[in-house]
Amino acid sequence: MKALIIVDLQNDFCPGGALPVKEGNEIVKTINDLMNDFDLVVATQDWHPKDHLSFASNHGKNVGEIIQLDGLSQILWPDHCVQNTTGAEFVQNLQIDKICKVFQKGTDKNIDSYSGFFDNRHFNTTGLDSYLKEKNVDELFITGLATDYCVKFTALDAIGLGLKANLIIDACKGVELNVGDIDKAVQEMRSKGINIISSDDVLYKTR
Ligand code: VGL
Ligand code: ZN
Repeated sequence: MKALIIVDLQNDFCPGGALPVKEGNEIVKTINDLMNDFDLVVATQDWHPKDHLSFASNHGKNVGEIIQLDGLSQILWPDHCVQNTTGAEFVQNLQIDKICKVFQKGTDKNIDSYSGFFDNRHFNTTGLDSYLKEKNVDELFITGLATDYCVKFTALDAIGLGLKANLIIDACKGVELNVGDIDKAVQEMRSKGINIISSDDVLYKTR
């Protein structure tokens, strides 16, 4: 069974949002098209409490600074995807009625969660792993934001769980805090066994 996953396609990660990904909104149409080709579609939603410790504002520090959070290296972000705010909502044109289940992450203020599966310490699960197992999913097609953070860590965890993982590269956009971050992330994913494909490979296969 194949499944499509949409990672963090939320207002705050799109132009005009709190942590905008360049052209983040431009992948929505491709993802809407892709959803029609899958029987199972899931999504992740970055869903932070206001006092989340990945927010620079909660430390009186600058965005982009790196701190140690309980022994883990943590980049400090602007306040983003705060629970029950417009910024945390899925982008308006996304066809959310096609999404079978949403997995929220980053809900524990003490730890960040880039992957849609586990927190950054691999301690708590969002439930995505057991859900996919229950549905007999053995192959995941990954889309969304941001290529160099949440998309990458979701893909790496998928491989770690023994799933076949495909990154639909034109259905993702990255933050690129440093020039070259997106390329580096894609290379890392490829080297760890993730298939890098394009939406055409999926959309036109059955036509
Ligand atoms: C993300 C930074 C902080 C992402 C989430 O969705 O890639 N990046 N929180
Ligand atoms: Zn976040």
